[in-house]
Amino acid sequence: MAATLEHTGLDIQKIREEFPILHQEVNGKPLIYFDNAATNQKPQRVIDALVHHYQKDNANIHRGIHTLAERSTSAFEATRKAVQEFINANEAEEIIFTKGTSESINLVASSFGRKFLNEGDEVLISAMEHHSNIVPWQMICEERGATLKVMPINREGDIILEEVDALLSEKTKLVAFNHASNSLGTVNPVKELIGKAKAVGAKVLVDGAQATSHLTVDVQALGVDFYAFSAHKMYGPTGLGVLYGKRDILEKMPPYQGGGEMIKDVSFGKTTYNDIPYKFEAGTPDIGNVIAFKAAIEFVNELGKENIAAYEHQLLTHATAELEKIEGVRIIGTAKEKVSVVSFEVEGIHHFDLGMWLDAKGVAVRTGHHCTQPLMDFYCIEGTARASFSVYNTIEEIDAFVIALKDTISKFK
Ligand code: 7TS
Repeated sequence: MAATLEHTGLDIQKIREEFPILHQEVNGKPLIYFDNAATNQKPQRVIDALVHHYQKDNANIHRGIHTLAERSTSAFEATRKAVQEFINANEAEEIIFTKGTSESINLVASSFGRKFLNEGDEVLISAMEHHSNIVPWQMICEERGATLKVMPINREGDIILEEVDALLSEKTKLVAFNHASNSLGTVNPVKELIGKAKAVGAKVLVDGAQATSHLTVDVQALGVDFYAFSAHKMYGPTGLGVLYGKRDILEKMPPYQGGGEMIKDVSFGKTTYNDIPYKFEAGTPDIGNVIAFKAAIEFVNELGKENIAAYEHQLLTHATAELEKIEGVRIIGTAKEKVSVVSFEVEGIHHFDLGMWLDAKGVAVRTGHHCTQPLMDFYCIEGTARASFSVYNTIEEIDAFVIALKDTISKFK
């Protein structure tokens, strides 16, 4: 461990102290939380920010001139600014708050799709998408008479880039793929894919749900049109997400939902819409969670994405090496570049059984298809067990998990 700490400049034990949830026993064993790709845990400062908001500042935003309304509004907009800086967007107005990655993608499918997708047009996604980046496109393609196409992947879990060009044409209106895969861990060659999409004039949406807590994201350097992510996968609260969109495209898109806040003027004859981002934020948003999210961004910024990535890479390398040593274990997803996600199956043991036995030993892993059923079909499996790591996880936890796994396997022999 000492070498690890020196190498990354992070004091993992100190970081762990910030996460109250980690310090408990589950089923009589110290909790080992390896389900971070589903949602990761919240540092005390995020919990405190939420409590502070409800104890001191709670009021609806953008509507009142009283002191609490002003405090709430300025804290809410401060998070928008923090998000802008976090992903290096050109303007804070390009940041839209949503319920999560799923809603961000649905917003684009619904609004961009209704305006710009027509009969015969195409949307291109990849074979490793989460259902959230498949189903909204299927729905809008069906509605608009467009066709959904799929970029293939190889056995390692990389998109086969040589086959992408043949799938792109002037019919392609939008290309959508994840920055990192939740089931395989693959980090996709985002810049290269964007270059290919732009060459045929297609817009690009990147699903960053699994990227923002691990990788540096610079939307301007990437040249991406839309970038979607969730707060809860980067130490922030649940029920909150972000959609980044380039101003010129967002301005051309119709509202997603109607209601308060998204209007300029309403009469029974005609309604005019508000400017971005408010045009896309109908109704009272999740004010408390938006405000608390700023503390999560500060947490990540303080540690530094490069330090986090370097440390998590060591966790990934160690876990991969240890799992490879166990007879009967097959790792699903062996791309060269991965975030800290290891999916695996064990010969002769159903992943649900693995999950239950590991839970009995205090280890939380996710089991199932991870909302990527077409991807599981590609590997001819029903699902996997998945261990995914955040910055508060340790090499010692991985070693304890490996012992628990070996013990579980021996019970089935
Ligand atoms: N896209 C990816 C790549 C994801 O991993 C997830 C959630 C989503 C979209 C949807 O995010 P949400 O916040 O709107 O739900 N992934 C997972 C997972 O792997 N296990 O639970 C949720």
